[in-house]
Amino acid sequence: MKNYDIERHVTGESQFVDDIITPEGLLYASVCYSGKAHGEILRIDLSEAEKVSGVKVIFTSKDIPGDNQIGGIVPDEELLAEKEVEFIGQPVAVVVAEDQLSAREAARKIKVDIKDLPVITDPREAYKAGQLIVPPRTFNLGDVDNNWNECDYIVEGTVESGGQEHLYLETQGAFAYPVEGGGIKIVSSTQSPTAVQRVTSRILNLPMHKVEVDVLRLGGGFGGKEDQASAWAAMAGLAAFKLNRPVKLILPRQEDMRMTGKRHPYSSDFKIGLNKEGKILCYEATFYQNAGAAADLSPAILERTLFHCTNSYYIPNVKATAISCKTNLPPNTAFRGFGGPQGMFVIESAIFKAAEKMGVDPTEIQKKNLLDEGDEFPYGQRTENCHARITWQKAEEKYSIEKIRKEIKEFNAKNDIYKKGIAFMPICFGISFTNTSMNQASALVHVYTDGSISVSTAAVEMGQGVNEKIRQVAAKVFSVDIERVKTETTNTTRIANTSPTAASSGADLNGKATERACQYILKQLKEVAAEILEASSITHVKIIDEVVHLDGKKTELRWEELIKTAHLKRFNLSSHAFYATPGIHFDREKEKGRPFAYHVYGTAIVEVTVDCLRGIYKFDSVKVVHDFGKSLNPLIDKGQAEGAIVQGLGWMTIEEVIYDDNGKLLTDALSTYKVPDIHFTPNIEVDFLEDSENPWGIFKSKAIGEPPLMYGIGGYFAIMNAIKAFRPDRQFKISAPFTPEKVLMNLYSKKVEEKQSV
Ligand code: MTE
Ligand code: LUZ
Ligand code: MOS
Repeated sequence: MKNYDIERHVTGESQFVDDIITPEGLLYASVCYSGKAHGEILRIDLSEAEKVSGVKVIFTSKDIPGDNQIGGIVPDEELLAEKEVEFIGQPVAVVVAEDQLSAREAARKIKVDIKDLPVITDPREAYKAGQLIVPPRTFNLGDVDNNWNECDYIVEGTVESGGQEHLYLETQGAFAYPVEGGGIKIVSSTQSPTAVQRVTSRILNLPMHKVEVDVLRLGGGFGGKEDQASAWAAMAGLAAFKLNRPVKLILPRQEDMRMTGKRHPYSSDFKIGLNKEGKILCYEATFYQNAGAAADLSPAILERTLFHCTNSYYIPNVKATAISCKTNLPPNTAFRGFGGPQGMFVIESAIFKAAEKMGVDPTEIQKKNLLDEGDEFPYGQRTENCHARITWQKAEEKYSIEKIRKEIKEFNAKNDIYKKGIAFMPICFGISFTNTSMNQASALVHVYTDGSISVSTAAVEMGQGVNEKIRQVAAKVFSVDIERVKTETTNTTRIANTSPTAASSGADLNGKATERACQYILKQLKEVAAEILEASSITHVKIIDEVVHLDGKKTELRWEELIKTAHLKRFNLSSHAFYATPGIHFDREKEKGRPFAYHVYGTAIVEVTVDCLRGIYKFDSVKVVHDFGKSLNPLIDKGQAEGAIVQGLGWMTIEEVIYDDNGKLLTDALSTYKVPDIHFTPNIEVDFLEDSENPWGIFKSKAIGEPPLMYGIGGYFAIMNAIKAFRPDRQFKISAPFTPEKVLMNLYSKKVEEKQSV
């Protein structure tokens, strides 16, 4: 099974928003944004900008016919700033011109006079100043406060983790054009066509049925287009609506980097308590999330941090508090893992520091505390078909861990400057949107009279191969050649009220809806076949490889003939079906429930070589045993695992988002923001856990999009272990990303890390 988009990408045939053949009279839009991180808008001077030739109109907040509000969870974000700006990069005006260069030139010539207000970029400072996005939340299990005295070892510390730029290859953008009757059609690079539709209808004060959104594919999203594609679409929509002309708005890379939010940086405190045997008895954590200037998806991301704060470990007494802090940075947003990685990094850090204190290898503590069947998570759900231990064991066996350890020991004994480090990283990731209501999807399937099949769903293709998986589902239910099946664009007129393609559940939710729609048509077809073959009931009839079988025997009746006859006999060859994940619920008062349909497990072994003279490093390998369930498409799934691992390693090591104290992004180009490339990429081996069938997934598979990203966390601790081999006398502060500069400073700076308290 290949991913049919691959050939089109390689030949350049694949279309993205900027490739669409545009109609005559196209105008181009460009955005003018705030150069200050916090202030009062005194005046917007358009005079110089309006003189640029080719400029048609410049829109500001007062030109918005509807509600100037784009907030998804909390209504706290204006499309165009009215009185106050709260981050550098906040849109203030939209220039529309006959050509792109004029639009961009004019946008730069707009003068926005801003009276400075205090700028806060640090989440703990924001917390102290009382700037919260939503009230803090706490998850509790057992009784932490009364069990510290049971612990033989108690370790406290702080952990920092940084932001991450999505760096989708296709930047944010949209193309909008007016349609008859005062409506708007928008082609958008979004993971959430319905979000774009909702926001645009609100901005334009139009009913949702007058805003049609169409998505062919994305040049990557990674969460960055779950919520943050809407603004640009609404701006293009606004211009198209007001001017009655087609309008295209594509962000140049640097503007995209400056204006859009990233993965949330977190600053966290932990306290962990263990007994002599290394069993974790108590864990307390407080997470300060740097939300940026508006809520965006921060409350949902904060929630997932709490859900994953104990990763794949069972800890009987847990108290975890998460605080979403409002700062003067671009609103941070969804990024593969959605707060989960930030939570998991802290427990892994706590274990690492506890191991240091106890003088044992962290893997001993990790292994001892892995989840078992029936164990309770801090949110009340219990494990079912728990694969935490088995993936760990298989990883140890398959990759001959004792041999690796021996080789590393020998290498480190022989080499003074180069040191190797290794770390295990187990993962446990919950599958379902934590907001239960979002776990729904629908599909619309047509079988045409020539036997070809068209499938529409809410799934958005962004490189993760969901379209191919949907095709597989339809081909499998009908038992026809996959070439007969085409997935259509994701369009709000065909599939309404969609959840974003996110939370790794695109294939599950839309696949299940597709399965149901196909099953309805299949039943129609079987009735037709039973009629033709004079069978007493449809139970005698089966389609196998495009041939109708009667009581297990081949007949002359083939797919195309069957479809033609079904049409002539006036059977329905179209179906719309709906799927909502059963059995999930969550009570936000009690903070308990069963939020996830199931969990994804796996274990990675990460190896690195650090040059302890220069601070640079190279990851040698990442060896994984991963629970894919019964993989629907091993090639796609393996690709997803590999991509996510590299992205996770990047987050932990070389990708560094830096804002200065004035809230200005310093890493706003690829010359200053380094991402993994092919030379960075280690040898990755991904082993599929055998005999795993997932009753909750599509055709017994498991979701794959996000979970493997968290294997990258192992990269951080592999480096830690390598530099500890070089400087066994030192303790190192935990602060990701572990850039080569930071490694070097850690190795040679005079300032020794404050001793961990006991
Ligand atoms: N893979 C590619 N190539 N491009 C992407 O943008 N996004 C990731 C993951 N894999 C992404 C990707 C994220 S954040 C999610 S949530 C899932 O894909 C979404 O798709 P799925 O639900 O179909 O797995
Ligand atoms: N988006 C969302 C997500 O709205 N809810 C989630 O739980 C989620 N999880 C992962 C990624 N995106
Ligand atoms: Mo992915 S962060 O759920 O878009």
